[in-house]
Amino acid sequence: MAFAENFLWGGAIAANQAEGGVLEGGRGLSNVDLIPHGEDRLAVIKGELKMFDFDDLHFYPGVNAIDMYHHYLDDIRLFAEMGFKTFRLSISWARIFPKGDELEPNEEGLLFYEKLFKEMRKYNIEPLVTLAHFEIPMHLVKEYGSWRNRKVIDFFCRYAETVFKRYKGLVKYWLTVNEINILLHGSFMGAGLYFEPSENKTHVKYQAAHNQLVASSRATKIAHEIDPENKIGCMLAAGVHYPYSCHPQDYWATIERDHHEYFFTDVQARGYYPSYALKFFEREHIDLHAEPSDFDDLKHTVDFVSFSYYCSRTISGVEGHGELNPGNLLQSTKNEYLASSQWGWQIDPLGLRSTLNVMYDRYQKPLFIVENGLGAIDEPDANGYVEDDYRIDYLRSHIAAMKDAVEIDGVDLIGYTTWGCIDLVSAGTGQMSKRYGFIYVDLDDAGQGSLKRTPKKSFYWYKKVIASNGEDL
Ligand code: BGP
Repeated sequence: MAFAENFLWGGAIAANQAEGGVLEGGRGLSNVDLIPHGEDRLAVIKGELKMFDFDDLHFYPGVNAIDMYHHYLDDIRLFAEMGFKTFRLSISWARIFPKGDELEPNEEGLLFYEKLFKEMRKYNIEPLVTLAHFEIPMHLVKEYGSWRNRKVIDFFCRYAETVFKRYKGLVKYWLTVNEINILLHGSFMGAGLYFEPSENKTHVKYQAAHNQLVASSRATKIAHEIDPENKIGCMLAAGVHYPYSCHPQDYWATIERDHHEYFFTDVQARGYYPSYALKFFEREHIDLHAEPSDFDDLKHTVDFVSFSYYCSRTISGVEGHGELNPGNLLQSTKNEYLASSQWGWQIDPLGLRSTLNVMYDRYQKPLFIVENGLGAIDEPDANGYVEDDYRIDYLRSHIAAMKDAVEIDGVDLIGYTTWGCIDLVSAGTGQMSKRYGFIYVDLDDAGQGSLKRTPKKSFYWYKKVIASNGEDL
């Protein structure tokens, strides 16, 4: 058998894409509540366009997502029916500290997650909890400039300490910051950063990155002090980089790109800034606002390394090599050997095996795939049932590749959670029509629908995969 007896099979969601209840239970507003759909979305995600007036906030359709806030009992029951060993979700920071800088947490918010975790435990589902999945309280964005400000390190640590203490014994697996490298590509979504035209974006991004890295390592230290049983992971938007050709400059460009993306996990897993990053800071005149103690904090490394994998990326360092692949937030040229999803994400199961090998070679720490899946347009029949063989094919080939990485290559993989195990709002489009789930949710792009949940064909397939511990694909 390839996978260990206690392998953590399951699915993943994020509060801002599933939970809803944005104005309930004393929750404050988050950066992601304000990102529009449609044409301007990408510019806002990147932090290049500020579409909101802080004093005149308005929401876009779908802000209440699939309303898991009120449906969690039913949803967890369905996950249990599939046999989930784990369920990855995020805590909405603004539900615990509505403004972010208060001294006392919001009890109603704490209670909501307590009930949710207890419900999961009822079915022996291990919670895997992300502290910041594209969310920061809006007040911290407005008043402090978000993660560019060192004070946010303390606010984050207060929040982390509060939930570590409150959920001690209920939650053991934690992720500090979701897809931490998205800060470089989608700065407003990843870190609540938007830029004034006069600002040097690179300087702001790396200051925010430093602050996130320090906050993440301090949170790791706090979690271990509160409960030595706690396991803390970092989380990267991953995907192996291929050189567009064997031209040395194409290969060199992939190495540079590796440095760009792995920078974060290099620090979180090794405990110090890599030499290539220090040289980069020098060249770019990045003078980090840091305290000497920050570098001691960074030594508190993570227990495991987690990542999302949707596709590989092809990198070109020679002008004229490769046509840009549209639709990806993380830049890539088209790879002529690969088919694409309806959103142009290139499908590459062997790339997952390569990614697992690259990351295990690099860190020698247990790995956890916490996102993987196919975003597709589903066509339900009159009963809401979807025959999603395309999704089953995608997942089957990726699980087979991950099995090879474990069985043949010896990678230490502790779990696998598919993305959007229940249909939810897409991060990239802000809409429902890009679906990943095993469970169909009746809700459209305009935020209309009954919210009824219906298992898809893939629901029964994944149930069988889990029951056979990955043997029956
Ligand atoms: C990752 C995010 C998720 C999720 C996923 C799929 O970047 O961590 O939040 O949304 O990508 O992306 P999309 O929703 O754009 O298809």
